[in-house]
Amino acid sequence: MDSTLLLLVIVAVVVMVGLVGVWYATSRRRLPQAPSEPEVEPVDTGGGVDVLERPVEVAPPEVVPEVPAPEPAPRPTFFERLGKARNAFTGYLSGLVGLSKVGEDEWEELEEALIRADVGVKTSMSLIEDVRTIANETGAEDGVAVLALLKQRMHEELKGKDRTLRLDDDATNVWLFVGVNGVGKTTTIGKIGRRLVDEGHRPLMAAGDTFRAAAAEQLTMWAERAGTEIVRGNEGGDPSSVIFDGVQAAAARGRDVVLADTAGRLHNKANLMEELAKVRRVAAKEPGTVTEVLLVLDATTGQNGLSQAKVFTEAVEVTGVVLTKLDGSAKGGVVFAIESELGLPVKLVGLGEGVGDLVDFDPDAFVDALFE
Ligand SMILES: Nc1nc2c(ncn2[C@@H]2O[C@H](COP(=O)(O)OP(=O)(O)O)[C@@H](O)[C@H]2O)c(=O)[nH]1
Ligand SMILES: [Mg+2]
Repeated sequence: MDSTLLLLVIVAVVVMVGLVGVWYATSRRRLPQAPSEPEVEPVDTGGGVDVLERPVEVAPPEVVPEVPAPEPAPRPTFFERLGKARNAFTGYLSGLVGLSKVGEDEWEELEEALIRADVGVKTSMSLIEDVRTIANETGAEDGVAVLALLKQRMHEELKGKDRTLRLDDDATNVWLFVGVNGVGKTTTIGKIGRRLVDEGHRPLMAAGDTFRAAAAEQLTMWAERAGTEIVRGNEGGDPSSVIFDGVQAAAARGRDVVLADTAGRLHNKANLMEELAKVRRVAAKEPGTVTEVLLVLDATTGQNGLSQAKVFTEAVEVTGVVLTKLDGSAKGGVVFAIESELGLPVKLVGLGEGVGDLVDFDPDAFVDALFE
């Protein structure tokens, strides 16, 4: 009995050892195959850059009156979207309306109101000084007359700037978008891409922010909404080479403008300047013509954004400003500080997160919206 049991135990042990041995041998054999091909989608073109084909033009429906052609994205007005800036600005000004004579204290408070609205100290002082001079000369004394003079002076301050976006005929235009992280560069490229398509242009996007894979993903989503092509590189790749490949692809495919995204996060100022200068140089290589370098600024950061802006203007020759998030900002006055202190025209304004929420900066509509 005992010996039978012993025999059974021995047999069981032998069988188990055998099974373990077989399992070990087969798993060893599989090991060398483990580091097979990486599960990364292959990218084409010499520079390791992936060109995604997107339909650029949607053919209009053929004489089917019931189905209207796709409308261009609707645009908001300054008045609709500047509620916050207007409240901040007119909060104090409305107190002036009932005054029969604007005295020393009121002039000072008026200046402070402009500074609070982020017009900037220097610009606020010079605006108020001018308005006081005109008020003295014309004998304007009461609150309503002084406010009318201030409004007129603010209109004048923004007049006469060239705010056109340059697009040369028969050229592969490159528009570079620069600015710190989170200001709205990628979103702006998406919106302007759609607008250019609406206007009959053939833009192509270049995902030059290669720091994060998510940045290229985000731009790809915007390219789909805008109906444009996009050229993107590998994460951590050289931004200049992505933009270079974008220009080559645009020229080869008859696109008239490359909308080039860039990274806003760089380790230090020297690094940023070097990187941007290189991007600018490479973008201008045959057949590319850099026709706009747009500095994107976030209106909610007000004066703080200005010091950042100066770093960018030192690194590249900026041709204009895109002021984003004016819809959510009480600091609309920063437009004046940008134009007078940076000496740059505000060309485009972001009035929301939707694809249609980017408009040309209309200085008259802007000033009117602040006062209404
Ligand atoms: N309200 C509002 N939000 C905006 C506007 N422009 C951009 N944003 C938002 O700002 C955030 C950062 O934008 P993004 O384009 O990623 O900034 P980037 O890092 O400079 O590329 C996103 O959540 C955008 O939706 C604008 O004009 N108005
Ligand atoms: Mg971005």
